[in-house]
Amino acid sequence: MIRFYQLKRTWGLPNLCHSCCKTETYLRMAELPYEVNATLPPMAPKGKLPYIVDGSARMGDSRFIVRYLKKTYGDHLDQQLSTAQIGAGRAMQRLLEEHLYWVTMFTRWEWTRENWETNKTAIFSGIPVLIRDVAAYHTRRGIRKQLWGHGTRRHKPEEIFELGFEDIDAASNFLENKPYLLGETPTSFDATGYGFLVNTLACPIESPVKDYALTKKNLVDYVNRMQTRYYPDLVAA
Ligand SMILES: N[C@@H](CCC(=O)N[C@@H](CS)C(=O)NCC(=O)O)C(=O)O
Repeated sequence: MIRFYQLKRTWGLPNLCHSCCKTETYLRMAELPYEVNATLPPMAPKGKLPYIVDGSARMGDSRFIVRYLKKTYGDHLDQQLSTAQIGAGRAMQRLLEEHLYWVTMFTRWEWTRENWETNKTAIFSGIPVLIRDVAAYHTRRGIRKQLWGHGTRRHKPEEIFELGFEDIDAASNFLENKPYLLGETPTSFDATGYGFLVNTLACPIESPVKDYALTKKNLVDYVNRMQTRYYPDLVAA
């Protein structure tokens, strides 16, 4: 049985960690049996969640995990895709994972005191009181450094949101009126689509980017479609 490590469930989402949500969604899409363990990033092999343990294999990073799972257990989700479709799916995956992600991280860790309090409570509430604030302070400092290194935090909030709007437009225009990112049937790219979009438009972190995403009916319907199909145990987004 695959042991899957991620942050604890909260906010009525599979996970507030985008990549954890993506990976659990992939496990469900691929119909692989797994058990969930809640943990924190310092326990992970690369210091970031998620990670898995499967027999003697222990690995972090959702991209390598999905690649390993496909290789080890087969890949019935992406078999029919053309190379052009895989290229387009990969480009959308990178946009969501490597750009929109940082916009949402800015809203959670930096932008507005209320958002930070909501984020802090969700992540650190299980930690003993004495070390909770210290852990939150140090983690926040680390994430703010990452946001600076990536470049996002060097912009004004309104500039960051403009870039986020462009990502949302791109995702909405890419999806058009298809049920899934690449057509009529779900593919592994939808694990990313759901994991990152649900964490933008259906989490209790308020921002102009969330508000903008909620005006895109096809994205809202998509997130609900994925959630209904793969998380019948959770309420609708
Ligand atoms: N590329 C990684 C990203 C994972 C990631 O950024 N995880 C975050 C939680 S959403 C984390 O563990 N951050 C802790 C840190 O940066 O210290 C993946 O796809 O798994």
